[in-house]
Parts: sequence; C-alpha cells; structure tokens
Amino acid sequence: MKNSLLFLIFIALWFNCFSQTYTPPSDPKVTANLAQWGDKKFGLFMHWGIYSIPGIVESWSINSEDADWIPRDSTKNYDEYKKWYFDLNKQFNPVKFDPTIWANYAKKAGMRYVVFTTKHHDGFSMFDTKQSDYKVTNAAVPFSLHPKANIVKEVFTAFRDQGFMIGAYFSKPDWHNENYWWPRYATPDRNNNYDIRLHPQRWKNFKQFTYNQLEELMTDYGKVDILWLDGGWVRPKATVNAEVLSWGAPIPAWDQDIDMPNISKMARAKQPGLIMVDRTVHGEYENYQTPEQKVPEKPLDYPWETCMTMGNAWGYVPNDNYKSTNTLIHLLVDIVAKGGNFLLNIGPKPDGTLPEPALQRLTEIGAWMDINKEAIYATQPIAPYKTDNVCFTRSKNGSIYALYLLDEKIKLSSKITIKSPPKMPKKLTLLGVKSTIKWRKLGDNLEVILPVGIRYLKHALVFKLD
Ligand code: H79
Repeated sequence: MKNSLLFLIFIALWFNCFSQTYTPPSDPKVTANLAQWGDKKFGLFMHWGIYSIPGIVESWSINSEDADWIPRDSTKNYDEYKKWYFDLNKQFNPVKFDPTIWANYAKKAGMRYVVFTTKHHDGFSMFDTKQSDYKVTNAAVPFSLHPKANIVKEVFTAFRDQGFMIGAYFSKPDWHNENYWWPRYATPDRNNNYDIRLHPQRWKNFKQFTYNQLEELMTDYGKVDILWLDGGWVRPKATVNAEVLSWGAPIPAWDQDIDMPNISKMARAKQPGLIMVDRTVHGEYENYQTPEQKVPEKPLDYPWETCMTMGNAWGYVPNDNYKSTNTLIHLLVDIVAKGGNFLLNIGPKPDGTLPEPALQRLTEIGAWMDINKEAIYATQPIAPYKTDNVCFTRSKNGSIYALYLLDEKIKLSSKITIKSPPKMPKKLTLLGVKSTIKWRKLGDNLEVILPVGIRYLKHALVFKLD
C-alpha cells in the first residue's frame, strides 16, 4: 500500500517535470525586469526586411513547404525563385527611414516597448554583423551608403530615447546560412537540410555563427531588455511537444540544439537581467510565453504576451486588411484583463515610412489611452475578469476598473449594467468625465445612468470603482 502510494507520487512528480509549461527565472534580476515588462502592457512589434520590398509573406516562400498561407510565384521554378528572393537585398533602399518618427507615433499610442526583427528566417541581417555579408551594411545593398544603414542600431536608439524597453527579435533558423541549409542538398522544409548526426562539425559551425551574431547584438547595440527568439523548431528533439507537432512540419530524427545554456550565459553577462524568450521551448529560457495571433481564453498563471498583426501580414503587404481601432482597443483591454501584454505588429513600407492606416490607428488608440491609461498600465487581473461586455482590472493601490466595451454599430442606451463587479464600490467615476455619475447597486450588479454629452467617449467606457 505504502509502496504503491510512493510509486504514484513518483509518477506524478515525473510527469509534472516533463509537462511543465512554465519555469520561473532563478535570477532575481530577470524576475525584476519581468515585473517591469509586465507593467508596460502594450508594445510595438515590427517586421521589416527584404520581403517588404515586393510586399510578400516574410521569408516563408523560400522554403519548399506547401501551405496555403504561403503564396508562390508560379512563373519561376523553385531555384530561380529562391535566387530572385535572396537578390532582393540589392533593392533595399528605404530613403525615408526615420525611426524617431516611428517611436513618436508608438509612444503617442501608449506603447512602451518595441520588438524589432534583427534577422528573420531568410537570414538577411538588419544590423552590421561581421559574421555574414548578407546584411544591410554590405556594399551590394544600396542603403549601405546611408548614414543610418545600421538599421537595428538606429531603431534601438530612437525607441530607447523615448523610454521604451528594447526587444531584439532574432530567428534561430537561418535559411541563407550554408551551415543551416547546406547548398549540397535540397531545402524541402523549414528544418536544417542535412543529418546533424553525420555532419556534427557543420552544425557546430552554425551554433558558433549564431552565438557570434547574438554576441554582437548583446554587445554593440546598447541596453537590450528582451531577446525574442523565433523559429521554435530549432530545439533539442526531447523538447518537441504537442504544439510543435501541430505545426505540421516534419520533425527531424536529430537534435537541432542551438545550445541555449551557452547563449544565455553570454547574453546575460553582457545584458544583466535580460528577459529571454525562447518561444515554445518551455523551460528556463522562455521567461514569458507568446501566443501568436491569438488571445488565451482565460488568464494564465505565468507571464505572457499575445503577438498579433495589425493587418493580416507580419511584413508590409500592399492593401493589407487592417483591424479597426475599435477591435484593437478591445483586444488590448481583453488581454490586459487576462493579465497579458499586447505586442501589436506593424510592417514598415519599403521606403521606411509606416502605412497610413497604421498611423491612423495608432493615433486613435492614443486618444483613447490619453483618457483611460490608468486602467491599463501596471494593473493586475481580477476575477471575474470579464462579465458580458465588461472587463475588469485592478491597480496596485486597490482601485478597480470596469472597462465597458462599446460596439460601434450599436447606439448606447442611457442606462447600462455592470454585471458582478469584483467588489461593490463606495464611489464611482467615469474616466474623461468630470460631472458626478448616478449609479446604484442592483443585487450583485451595478446600474449606471450615463450623463448626456459623452459621445466623444469611444471604444470603451472606463469606470473607476473605489
Ligand atoms: O515572424 C512571424 C512569422 O513569420 C513567424 N513568427 C511570427 C512572429 C512564424 N513562425 N511560424 N510560423 C510563422 C508558422 C505560421 C503558421 C501559420 Fe497560422 C499557420 C500561419 C497561418 C497558418 C497559426 C495558425 C497562425 C495563424 C494561424
């Protein structure tokens, strides 16, 4: 009896050990930075690279996986197509590049951190790496002659100057590197295209290359707060989980182990307290989790961030279909009420400017944030999180906010109900309105009479309950 109980406990512990979805950082500096990051709530994600020039899906079309979300040019064969894509570097010339303008717009929108693509899967480095000629500062690139050619440095400096936390997006896979995609063989899918067990030295070279590039980014680009590592199929085979399998790509028989312990040691020596996000590889190098293009159903009990495109695409695509300001604000509110951060992506145009619809939305979000930001920043989730169309947040000093989501198409009635708020208030105010609000308790609910003349309050009305 006793033995079988012990056995059960052992099995439970063993299972728990391998099904763990989150491991808190052991370094207190990382914990402190994570808390600081969690208070920022709203960040700007940027995908910019050679794929922005023709305005196509970032990187993916040069791998031979057949998926409906990866459009391909049917007039060229695969090899010609890949050559055409890689040669786009010779056209990169964003003459209107001015990241200070980007940072100004993002700041006005209420964003407080930025994550920028230093290198996507196609391997084109947006920084002055010494490890490869396939980079923005190489003479083959027209923009290399420009004083702001070292794009990553300019972006990081401009946003840091405006008080943003700085995040470096970096793709672990590199489809331009001969030690990842060996030209001897075909490139049928996203994985490295040779058997690492037969060619260990080749993978060792790739690991060294990756380490060196990351060392440059951690050394020569000022303070970096977040290292956001994408390309989760580059991972030890033992860490492959259901999520990885759901991507539908082949799982190689070998480890694509990039040696995170070594990378982390170097990166945190250069950047003490660095937040590391080795996406989907749950464990000590994934300090927060990053659901992509989706919002979790319920609050998660570890730090997280939804990354999502403002249009449909990550990179700039002409005539992309942008989400409305109303939708974006509702997403922000819903995410924050569930304890997450919102990393909202915009793809700059090939000339270096931001698309007009994106600027319009940033400005409109900013107007809402000007009135309501105290219900967003540094808040914590509080049960019941959301009832009907009302989300709740709590500030650190104990105020509760009820964020009443407005449907643009429906005319607001003069009397509204906040169902089952976290607590019954003594005082109720409506942010952006000075006059006293009439309200009363009605069972577990609050009934609020809206004052006239508040038509200027759009997207979400925010009530403060004290
Ligand atoms: O850099 C961006 C993408 O290129 C990269 N990560 C973001 C931040 C990326 N990694 N993996 N993928 C993209 C795979 C994409 C899978 C998808 Fe889907 C399947 C896209 C469309 C179908 C998942 C399901 C995302 C949207 C629906």
